[in-house]
Amino acid sequence: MEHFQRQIAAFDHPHVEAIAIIRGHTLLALQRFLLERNFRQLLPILLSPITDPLNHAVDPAEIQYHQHRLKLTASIIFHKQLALTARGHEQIFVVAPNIRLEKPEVENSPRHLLEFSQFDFEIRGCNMQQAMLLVEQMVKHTLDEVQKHCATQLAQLGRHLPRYETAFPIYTTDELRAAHGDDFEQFMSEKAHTPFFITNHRREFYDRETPGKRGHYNNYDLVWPEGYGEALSGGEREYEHGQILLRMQELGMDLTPFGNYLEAARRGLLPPSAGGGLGIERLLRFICGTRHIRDVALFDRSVGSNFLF
Ligand code: ASN
Repeated sequence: MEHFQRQIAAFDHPHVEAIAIIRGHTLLALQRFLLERNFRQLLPILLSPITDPLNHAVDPAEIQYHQHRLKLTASIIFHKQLALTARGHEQIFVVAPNIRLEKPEVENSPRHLLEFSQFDFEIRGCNMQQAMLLVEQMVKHTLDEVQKHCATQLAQLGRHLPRYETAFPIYTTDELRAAHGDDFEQFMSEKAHTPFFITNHRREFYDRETPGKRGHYNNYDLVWPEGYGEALSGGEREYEHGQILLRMQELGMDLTPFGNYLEAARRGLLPPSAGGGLGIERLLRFICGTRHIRDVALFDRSVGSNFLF
């Protein structure tokens, strides 16, 4: 009953409406930015034999449907790669729900959700630098649009949204780890006054290893300043069958569910591409200046959620 009362009170909070208005303008700005650049918009899918293996351990989210073992989408990465092979789909984006059943270790994290939405894009024949430039322009555009259309709501939330005139700085994981230790991302995020990129992360097999430079990767994260942490991750993709196999084997992955994906790669169907995905609730948390990510959504899906509704 106490949870019930708290939910009713939360729905009635004056900030709820301000955040909803900001949410609408944020999504409009992101989508318009890419539609005006000739991107095609996909609708999400939630069931597939494969999904993103992720770089961290989560509980499995799978269901049995007749003879099919299906995973719930953790990220739409593989369907982005495959969608690029469709006619007229050289540049795509999707607002996609992602299910990640996080371990209790992050129960108190103010920036993890069990289900969240990702603004995911992918571009055929694109390299990492071009993708990062697009991300920077898209983020600046979105913040400007929100500032323009939601000044009243931002003021109501007590949020002064900064305007970034200069280029977002680019660091590598190596230099930051050497200077600040393993927790470099949070350390830098707290110190920073503008969003910044960090390149070269050792993570999932699909992010492209730098050709000729084993153990280096053509991938990147965007990190919010003011301690808000990771905003987006992206990279160039592996697309060659042999290299994909090598990377999967290195990570000790079970290749069985990936049969059709590997067959697509073996036939040379996967194009070289780059892309990334922006966490929408994390973006809203940053824009609205809220303490906890659950505060930007109506229905609580934080790791410690009691799933009232
Ligand atoms: N969406 C990310 C990407 O495009 C992948 C992820 O969410 N893990 O690289």
